[in-house]
Formats: sequence, C-alpha cells, structure tokens
Amino acid sequence: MFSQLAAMPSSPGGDARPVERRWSLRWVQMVSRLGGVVNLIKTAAEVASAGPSADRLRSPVLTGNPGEEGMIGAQALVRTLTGCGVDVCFTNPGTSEMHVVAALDAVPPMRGVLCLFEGTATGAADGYGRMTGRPAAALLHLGPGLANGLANLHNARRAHTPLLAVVGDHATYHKQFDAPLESDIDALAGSVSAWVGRPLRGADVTAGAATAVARAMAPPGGVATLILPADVSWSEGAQPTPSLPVPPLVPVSDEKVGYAAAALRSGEPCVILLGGEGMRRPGQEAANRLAQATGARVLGETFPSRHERGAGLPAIDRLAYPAEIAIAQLGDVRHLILAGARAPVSFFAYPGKPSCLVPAGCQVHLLAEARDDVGGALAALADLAAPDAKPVPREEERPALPDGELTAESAAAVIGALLPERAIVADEANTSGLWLPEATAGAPPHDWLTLTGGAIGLGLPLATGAAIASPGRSVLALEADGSAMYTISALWTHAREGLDITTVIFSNRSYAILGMELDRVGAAAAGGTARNLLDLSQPSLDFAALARGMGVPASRAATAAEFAGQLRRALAEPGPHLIEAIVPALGQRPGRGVTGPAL
Ligand SMILES: Cc1ncc(C[n+]2csc(CCOP(=O)(O)OP(=O)(O)O)c2C)c(N)n1
Ligand SMILES: [Mg+2]
Repeated sequence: MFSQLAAMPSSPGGDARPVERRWSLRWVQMVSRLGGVVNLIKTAAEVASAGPSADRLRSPVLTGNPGEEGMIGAQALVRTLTGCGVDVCFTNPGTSEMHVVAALDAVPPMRGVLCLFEGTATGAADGYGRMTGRPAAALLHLGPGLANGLANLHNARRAHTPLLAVVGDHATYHKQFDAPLESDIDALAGSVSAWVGRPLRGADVTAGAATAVARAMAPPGGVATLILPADVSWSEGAQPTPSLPVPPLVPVSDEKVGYAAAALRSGEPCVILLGGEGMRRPGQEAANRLAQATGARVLGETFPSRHERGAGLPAIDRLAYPAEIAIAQLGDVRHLILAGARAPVSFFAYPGKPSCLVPAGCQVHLLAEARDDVGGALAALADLAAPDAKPVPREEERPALPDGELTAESAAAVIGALLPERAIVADEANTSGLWLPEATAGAPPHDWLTLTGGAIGLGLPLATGAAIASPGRSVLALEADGSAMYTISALWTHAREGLDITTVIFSNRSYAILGMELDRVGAAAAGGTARNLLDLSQPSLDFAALARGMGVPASRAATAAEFAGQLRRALAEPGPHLIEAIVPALGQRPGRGVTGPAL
C-alpha cells in the first residue's frame, strides 16, 4: 500500500517532506476525521453493551466534560503527559498507536525511544523511573504488545517504580467484531498495575492521563495503565489537563517508632531490615547510627530497587538469595524491625524447608512499609534511640587488579577495581554475580539496581532507561548470558541512542542456577536430557558478533588481564560497548568453596 501512495504526485503547495510521509500523514488524517465522526455517534453506553467484547471493558470508563475543538486526543494526551513531567516514551507501537506516534512530532519535549521488543520498552521505563522517581511512558500495542512487556512490568511492580503503560486498543466500535488482535487487555494490565483506566472519548483522555501519572507516583509508586482506544486518540475536541497532586509519603506514627525503640533497647538481638527507600543514603545512615548505639545489625532486602552504596556510605550487606544463607544471616535474632522491607520469605518453596525465613521466637516490628516515609521513620527512630551516634562511612577500598584466568571471581575484582564514581550498575549477573557485592563495596559511591521481581531479561533494558535518565553517568550492565538473550535487542537501542552503557556478558554458557536448583528442589536424579535443557554451549552464543550486528563495539575476554584492559577502554570511551567475559559456570569447578548462587 505504501509503495502505491509513494507513486502519487506531490502536492501543489511544494511541501518539502518526502512524498511517502506526506501521503501517509494525509491518509492518517483522513482516517482520523472519519473516526472522529464515528466516535461521536458511539457512546460509552453503546460500547458497554456491544456484545461479547463488552465484558472485556472492566477498567473504569473515564468520562468528563467535552473539550473544545482543535486538538485530537493523542496530541492532548502527549501535551498532558509532558505537563505532568512525563517526557520520555519508550515505544514499540502498532497501527492503533499511530496517532500517538504522530503526536510526538507535535509535542517536541517528549523524547520517543524506539525499542525492538516490548520487554525492552517496559524494562527501560523501569530503569528510568528508578533513577528519576518520575514515570516514563511505555507505549505498547494492544494485548499482545502488553503481554510481551509484562515480565518487566512485573519487575517494575516489585520495585515500586512509577511507570505509565499506554496500551493502544482497537477503536471502541471495532471491538465487537473480535478482530485478530482483540484480547483481554484489562486482565493482562490488572495483573501488574496499581491503576487501569480506559477513556472512551477524546475529551476524556487527558483526565485519564493525568490521573494515571498521579496514580503511578502515589506512594509507594507503581504501574498505571492507560488503555487508549484508537478512535479516542484520533477524536477531536480534547484539551490538555494539568497535573494532579500526588499524595505524600505516609508519615509513621510516634507509636510505631516507640515500639521499635523499645525493641532496640531490650538487650535482645535485633536486626533492622531495610528495603525500598530505606536503601537510599538517608535511611542507611539512620540505620547505621542505630547499629552504633544499640548493637543492632542492619541488613538490606535481597533485591532492592535502588541501593546507594560504596565509599562514603555505611556498609550494608543484603539478605542472601539462598534460604539457607539467609537463615544463617538472621541467626538468633529476637526482634526484626522492618523499614521499607517485607518480612523475608524463601524465593521458592523447597521440600522440607521453611517458606518463612523469620526465625522461630522472633518478633517482627513493622516500622515502615513501602508507602510510608521510611527515611523519616528511621531518622526519628535514630533521634530517639541513638541521639548522639554518627553514621560511620565505609572507606574507599578497591581490590587489586587480578591476573591469571578469568572467572566470575576475578571478573568481580576487575569491576571493583575500575568501577567509576557515580556509576549505575544494572545487575543481572545471576550466579556470576556472587563476588560482586564484596568486590565493589568500597568502590566510589554508585547505585546498584537489581532484579526485583526475579523475572529475567531485565538487565539490558534497565540499563537503557537508567542511562537515558542519568546523562553524564556511566552505566554498567552486568549480565548473565541466558538472561541477556531475552532482551538482547536492547543493545540496538543502546547504539541508536548513543548511550554510555558498558555491558559485560558473563558467558558461562549455561543456565547455571537452574543446574543448582535441580539439586535443591530434590530433582537430583535428573539425567542427561534434563541437564541438556540447561546447557547453552551447543551452539555457543557469540555475543561480540551479536553486539556488533546491532551497532555496539564489542570484544571478548578470556583472561583477567584482557578483561581489565577491555573494561578500562570501554569505560573511558563514551557510547555503548560490550565485553563478552568467558567464565566457567558456578558449580562446575569443584573446590572453590561456593555456598550458593546470587540470584
Ligand atoms: C521470565 C523468566 N523466565 C524464566 C525464568 C527461570 N530462570 C531463572 S534463572 C534462569 C536461567 C538463568 O541463566 P543465566 O541468565 O545464564 O544465569 P546463570 O544461572 O548462568 O548465572 C531461568 C531460565 C525466570 N526467572 N524468569
Ligand atoms: Mg548463564
């Protein structure tokens, strides 16, 4: 169709735009006008009674005052979003989102970032939201596009990231025909969203958008999904809506602070478990004061959204992923004080092992949950129970650059030795990340972003969003090979946007953690077929070639010295780079004293 349009004569006005673009825009405008007429005829009530599809419209139908002539829904939507502080849109659009795409030209402050898979768009929006505290938009195509992006929306939900998913849908009057892309968007969106809304008229779209942004940012932060019917986005008569107030963090009562203080003064073993906002500098410093004054131990949740750490901050270990190690870390604790974290549970159930990791006889004190003012609660507690204590910052201390063979352990030492100040680490190194926390703990201050929801395929997109959110900061994606393949196309976005991201692929050529989990769940009798399903070596993936094929300069390191040289160069040079670090899989090298994986 587009080749026919391109052959049409140019307009007499001498428009300088390429002929294909002029005609495709006219075509879009023509369809738009037609759609506007149809939309005026159809009312929300008609749609809601339109047969089999009607029960799919479960999200609140948004209505408001009709707007004035002049702006179509999509343009007013984008203007509303930029007015609400949403100015980056990670997108993988389709036909039903074309008006929103076209509106990006009309509203220049909105930066559109093309992602070649929806999981990259949603993971990037997660990285952006974690670093800015503001939502980015992820523009997705109907139910299937949303479904492709769902795993990373799940991770974002677990991270309490403010994120706006805009999901295009069929025109309201078209849904009754059950066209091929028709599906239950509401059901999909509901599984990850704090709020789902569906405007049914152009005039209502911006009220929906402003509400969505406010709901995404409402403490503790979450995914808000705006389902946007195509005719709503092309209808005229929409007006931008100003931003809505965002509710503040919930203050923590003196009573809760008092209970926690009493526990700390009890003389019995106490652990303060930090999570969410508690993993930022103010919360850690207050907790460290409490540790100085009362002898309580401080731990961080296993998979924090954003952990500020390094020299100049208090040293805080995270609760380990393997339940056995977490239980040992908690030891004989009698009082567990939760500050932004949930009571610890085992990641999975294992036959004969407990799901709840709180030791028997331990009292749990909920000082602050995620939506509360966690930092404020910890500061109030420190002022009460540790008024004279000062936080003790960790000194800068880096490992020596190692020599010899490249392993996950020596690679961690290289990373610890070279990590730049204010770096942002997107950590999906999985089993190869076991040595990273210790090797980087004394590096200059940096942010550490983790796989909050355990759904792999987050690291490369997370780095994308973090880099766009934080120009001038070095981003390091530490990525296991199996996980990298889920969203490998993020590398193309790294190259296209010229992002300063160094990706390290820990190429252990296996799903190493699952090899261990086979044993841990008691399926140890698994034979060659089962083990083969966890093997990535035949054929082995050539990550350097994959990266080059997407425009990212790449190299491969097989020794510690090679890795150090390549990492130093990649970090010094702006723009994206990839280093494929060939490392043995954890567990394949007997005698290394490994107690468990880091995922
Ligand atoms: C979305 C999703 N699919 C599947 C899994 C199950 N899973 C957990 S770890 C893993 C393989 C990890 O392999 P890799 O990323 O290479 O890390 P390694 O274990 O080798 O360190 C899989 C498939 C998951 N956690 N999330
Ligand atoms: Mg692997």
